[in-house]
Amino acid sequence: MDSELLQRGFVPQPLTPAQYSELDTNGFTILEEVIAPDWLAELRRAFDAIFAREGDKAGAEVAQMKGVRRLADLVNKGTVFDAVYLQPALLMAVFHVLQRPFKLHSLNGHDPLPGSGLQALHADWGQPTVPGGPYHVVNSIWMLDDFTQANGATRCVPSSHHKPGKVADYVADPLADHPEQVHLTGRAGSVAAFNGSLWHSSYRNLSSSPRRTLHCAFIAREHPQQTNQREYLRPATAQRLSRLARYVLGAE
Ligand SMILES: O=C(O)CCC(=O)C(=O)O
Repeated sequence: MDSELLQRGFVPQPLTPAQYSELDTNGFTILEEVIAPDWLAELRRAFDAIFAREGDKAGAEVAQMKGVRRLADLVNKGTVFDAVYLQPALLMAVFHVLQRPFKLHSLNGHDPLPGSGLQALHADWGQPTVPGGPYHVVNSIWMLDDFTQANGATRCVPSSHHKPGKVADYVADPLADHPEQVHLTGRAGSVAAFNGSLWHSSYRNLSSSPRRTLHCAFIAREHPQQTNQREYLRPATAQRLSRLARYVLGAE
């Protein structure tokens, strides 16, 4: 583990050997019961309130998507998000994949509306030239609602983080179903952690219910962030951050 994290008070919470092995082999693992019921209710409330407040500007700091309620820069949009990017099991998963110091890449929200949400299969970072790394990004899907195939649970292609080259080298139509794809399903309160080189995408929500998620992504410390925290950090957020949080945000 990054000694600076430990020095700033991070308490390691190791995953099981099976979870580390899933990260290595399949490129993802599901962490269950990460979000306690009260926190989950607050996160859902905050998601909906921010979207209602921001309207057609919601998500604009990073990317908007037709048919999807997107949010961005959640670090600065409520204390309810403070524990998301410090979740100990998730940080263990991130270090396991990256094997070097990292920082938050961005903290965003994503809710495909009924009938919408299908994305092209993509990776958040290109493949390593040598299978096995080094890798550069780890992303996570915070399930604020039950994630089912019917409501558009994220799809991914297991082990695709080992394939050299780009998705387009293998896949003619990235919107089409892939024969090996699986869905990251789980009960609300679970978090799926995955290697950013894994092929994945949001999927069409065929239900009439929301499928709210937070994307909490981390990047190796030497790279620029998707949301530059030094630029975006609001004084109210800066004031309440612990030394550990400032380091994980890359805010100093
Ligand atoms: O929310 C999801 O299912 C994944 C979304 C995603 O991969 C993206 O927005 O790039």
